[in-house]
Amino acid sequence: MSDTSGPDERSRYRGALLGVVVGDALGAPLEGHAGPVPPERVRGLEEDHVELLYTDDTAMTIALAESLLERGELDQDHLAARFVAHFRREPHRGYGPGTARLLDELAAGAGWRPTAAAQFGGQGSFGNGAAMRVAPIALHAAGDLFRVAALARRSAVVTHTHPAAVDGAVAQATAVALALRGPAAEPLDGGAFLAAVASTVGDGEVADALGSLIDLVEGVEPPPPEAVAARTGTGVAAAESVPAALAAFLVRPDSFVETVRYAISLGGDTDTIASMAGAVAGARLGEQAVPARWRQRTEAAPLLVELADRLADAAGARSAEPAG
Ligand code: R7I
Ligand code: MG
Ligand code: MG
Repeated sequence: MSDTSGPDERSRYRGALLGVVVGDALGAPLEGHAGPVPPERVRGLEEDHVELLYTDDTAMTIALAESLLERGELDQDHLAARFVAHFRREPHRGYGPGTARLLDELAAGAGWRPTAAAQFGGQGSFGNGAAMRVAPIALHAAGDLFRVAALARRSAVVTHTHPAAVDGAVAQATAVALALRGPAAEPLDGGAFLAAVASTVGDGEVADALGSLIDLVEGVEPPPPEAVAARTGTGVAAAESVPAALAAFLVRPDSFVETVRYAISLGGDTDTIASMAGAVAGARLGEQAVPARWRQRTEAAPLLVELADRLADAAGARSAEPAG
């Protein structure tokens, strides 16, 4: 008899947050690479022996997970304070310039709401900073996609108010939540997955970019990274890097290693694309899919596992409560 359910829930929770940190840390040395990365450069990163250090993507993910666990819900004021605490302790984790400026202002006493809205001349940041950190929302509310989307939106606007940044966060959170509950032993329908993710975001750049990927991910052969990169772009804009990350997952949905390799090979914002793709792949395939060698070399991997376990315990405890 074959088991069609795939990895258990706790393993998927761990896989999601291990995916965040491993993708971030493995992709970080190539962040900003102009154009697709040759396979030998990606292999070089994998075969090195140095410790892999995480960046702002993981630091902000840790802050969000801690806030959800401490408050038992999404408390935007508390979340802003956790972001500031991490930033003040370690300002050199590679934060985006707008986010660094914003966190400096919050540290000096400004309120997050007007400060985030005033970013970039009053249109708010369209960077991927809200999407890259959002995985814990999916773990917190996985069973309820509507709630995942609503909480992702609220978590985003603490720093990023541009509609594309918010949509990027909603799309990434929804993708992780869908991957957490999908049966990993069954083939993934990439087109249906993209359509489900796109249906949670408003009309706009992110929905358009997701829609533009359908023929690529439904093809018989995986498209070359150049084709995906040309279609989505690979920059720090959420509307580029979130669809790029989902493409990396959907091109190789049954291998965590191949998803992360593919994500890095796209070039551009490699830490963030690999981190977001890794989170989705880890959520689908579980912690067993993350190579021990990568995990052992990655800074703070045990902390991400601990946070995943605590989020799993909290979600399990909530779902066991009597209704009403
Ligand atoms: O979004 P954010 O936190 O950056 C995250 C990225 C990831 O790649 C991390 O790994 C880290 O390296 O940084 O930071 P922001 O500064 O809000 O946005 C990133 C960049 O996008 C900005 O510095 C700008 O270059 C650009 N950008 C904008 N440019 C013009 N107008 C974002 N929003 C705007 C805008 O509205
Ligand atoms: Mg980073
Ligand atoms: Mg980055």
